[in-house]
Amino acid sequence: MTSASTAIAPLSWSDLEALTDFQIDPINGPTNAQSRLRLFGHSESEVRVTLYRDNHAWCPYCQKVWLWLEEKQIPYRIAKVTMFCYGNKESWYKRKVPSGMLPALELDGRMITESDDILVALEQAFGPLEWGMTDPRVMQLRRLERLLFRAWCSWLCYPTRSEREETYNREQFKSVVADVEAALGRTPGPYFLEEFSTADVIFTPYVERMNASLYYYKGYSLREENPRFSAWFDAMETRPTYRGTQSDFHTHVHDLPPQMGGCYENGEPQMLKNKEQVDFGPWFGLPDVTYPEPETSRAEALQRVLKHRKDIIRVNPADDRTFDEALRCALTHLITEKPCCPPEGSDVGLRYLRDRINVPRDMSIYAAKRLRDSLEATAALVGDRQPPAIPVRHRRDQDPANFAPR
Ligand SMILES: N[C@@H](CCC(=O)N[C@@H](CS)C(=O)NCC(=O)O)C(=O)O
Repeated sequence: MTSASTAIAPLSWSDLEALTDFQIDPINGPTNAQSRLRLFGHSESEVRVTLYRDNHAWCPYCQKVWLWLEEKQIPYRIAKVTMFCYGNKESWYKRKVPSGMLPALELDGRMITESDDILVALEQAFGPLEWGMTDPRVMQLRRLERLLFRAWCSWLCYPTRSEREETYNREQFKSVVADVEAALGRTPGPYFLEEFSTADVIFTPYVERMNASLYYYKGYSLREENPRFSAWFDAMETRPTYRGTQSDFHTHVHDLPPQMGGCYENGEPQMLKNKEQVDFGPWFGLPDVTYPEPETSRAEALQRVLKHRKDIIRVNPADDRTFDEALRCALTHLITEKPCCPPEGSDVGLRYLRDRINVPRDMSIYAAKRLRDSLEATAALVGDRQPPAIPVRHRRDQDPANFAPR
């Protein structure tokens, strides 16, 4: 508990606005989830591509195409669509793609679905990302990626009836991981082939989700327990393109269950420890990121909250006046690093928001860690109550309609 003499008063909204000048150029600047148009220095008339992707910047197949376009610096537009588990699918999209599936890509007016077909079509139009989708070595790695994916699903997404079954699933997964480690070891650098290529793009989305989910639901740290995977993740994190698409453990572990039809904990001591840290912090030090924190992380978090503050306050279960003040207290802590006492009873509302920061949809990974940390530290000044558990069958609590431009 903090003594009243060290706690400071919450800053006003206008004070807070004066404290951040965080800005990126969404069109020509670094990869980010908020852009609707990417030009990479080209003119808008050169745009031949529209990527239809999920609002939540979560869909793994969309991430694959997104990363490819960013790496190749192809000018493109982005149209965002709601995934079923978050809300209602837009009718304009169902007219274009009746199944509602994402991603889809419009290339010179032609609609293409299926992420692999999309990459093949993009390669035909703009050339491969080093090695193409049908290159024999890439084909072999694509098959390995699917084997890893299936072993991951078998371990994570089915309840086990015995310890033996759990051990069997774990060992099956680890044996495919050993094959992936061997594949990574076949070239001198950290990537799957001699240079960063399509093969790395193909592995990225699910390996990121495996790292998060196995840490949380199984107590297994893919990134830390496998030296070549570890070097691969570190190399990926040197790329601004990957950093812009990268999510954090908290986002992944709570977005996966409705998408995968369930994720099953094994209840082992390490798992319980990992789960506690992902849910309640500290979020710094988790193996979801290792590159150094940028100096702008606090300013970024503040800017992103200020942009959406009215909707954030409106959807919060706490009453608007109380939460307005509580949120200003957390943001005051974020910027000054000094405790700022929120109104009595605001702990649940602050933790509700802590649980709904989505990376990279809302902000980048370090900005999110800073914000979660300040929301938790501020909530802890007035109580230890937790909000209701995050739903596992759907995520309509995150319906993007609540944040639609008005
Ligand atoms: N095989 C497809 C799979 C695409 C897929 O499963 N997309 C999911 C999202 S990850 C989807 O659009 N589901 C419908 C929805 O959630 O609205 C591909 O590679 O593009």
